[in-house]
Amino acid sequence: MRIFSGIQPTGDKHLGNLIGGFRQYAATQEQGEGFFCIVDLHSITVDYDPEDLRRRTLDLAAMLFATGLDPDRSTVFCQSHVTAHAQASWLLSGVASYGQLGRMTQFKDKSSEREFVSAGLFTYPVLMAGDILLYQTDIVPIGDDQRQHLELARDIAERFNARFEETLVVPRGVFPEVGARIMDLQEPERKMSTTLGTPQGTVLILDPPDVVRRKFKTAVTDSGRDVVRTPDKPGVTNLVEIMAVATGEAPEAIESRYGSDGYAKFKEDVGEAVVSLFTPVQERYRELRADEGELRRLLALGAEKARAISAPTLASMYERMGFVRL
Ligand code: AQP
Repeated sequence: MRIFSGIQPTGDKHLGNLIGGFRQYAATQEQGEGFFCIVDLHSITVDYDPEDLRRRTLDLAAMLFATGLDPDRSTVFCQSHVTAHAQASWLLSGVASYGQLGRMTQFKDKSSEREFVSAGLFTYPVLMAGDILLYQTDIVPIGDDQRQHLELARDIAERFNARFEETLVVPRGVFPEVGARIMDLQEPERKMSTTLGTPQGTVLILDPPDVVRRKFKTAVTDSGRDVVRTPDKPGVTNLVEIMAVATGEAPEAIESRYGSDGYAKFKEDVGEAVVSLFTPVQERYRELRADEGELRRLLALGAEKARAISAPTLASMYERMGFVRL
């Protein structure tokens, strides 16, 4: 089975990324042949600093290995090192629908209240579709926020296959059973995000333990004293899910343990559980990040493998779309 997922290097990585991204990558790599891509081409679609992109690309490589990806087993690489991604994106833009791209909620969210909106921000889901389809991917481990983009990738694959010839595998999304959409701790109606969330409500994987504890202590809860997941308690629901992921307990067990004891102790315990989840990751991250030469070596190996695996699909796409091949 082929597994593919991408993660962008810019922006601090947070608890939502750990649950919807990193942890799922490490778990799914056990099921087949995994390709995990640092989507650096995606990062240029919003305002960014070139030096920051370079540094954060290596930071993210270290984080991918620190959270459990095994370079002997999985292929970890940068999108810009495999030119097939940019090429596939252009080819697929011929079968992607302009109307469907305009309905992407992430585009609407990220383009609103911005003075400059890049064309890339609009077309980036086509790049993402190419990322996935180039590897004849069966499953894509992602968070709930990427559901709409994955649907678009599936539609593009189906349209390509119907318009030309059966060429591309139509992939399936895999979402965490609990915590598929981690919400901002201060504004639990919106997802935890470095660009769209609040700084105090976004728990960063590299936050020092005391900062993590403080963010949970000040998390917004709801009226009442019951630790229970209900639609009118988005703050408490989010915290129960976070604790369930951090401790491996069932959410129901957490609810019955805290009952109607109120939120102060509960919030403190969730913070402590997240500190325990982050501590070993932070330690491994620091060790790995210190050896930049090794990170570059692993990325070069990953790129080589990704080029070899994606090349035949790209060649078939050109061929079936009617390009003269020499
Ligand atoms: N809040 C979240 N809950 C669960 N999963 C999440 N993911 C992101 N936010 C949450 C998942 O993390 C993976 C990598 O995402 P990304 O960093 O490449 O981009 P993103 O989804 O756009 O994350 P952000 O933080 O929301 O980025 P910005 O700040 O640019 O808006 C994906 O699998 C995603 O589903």
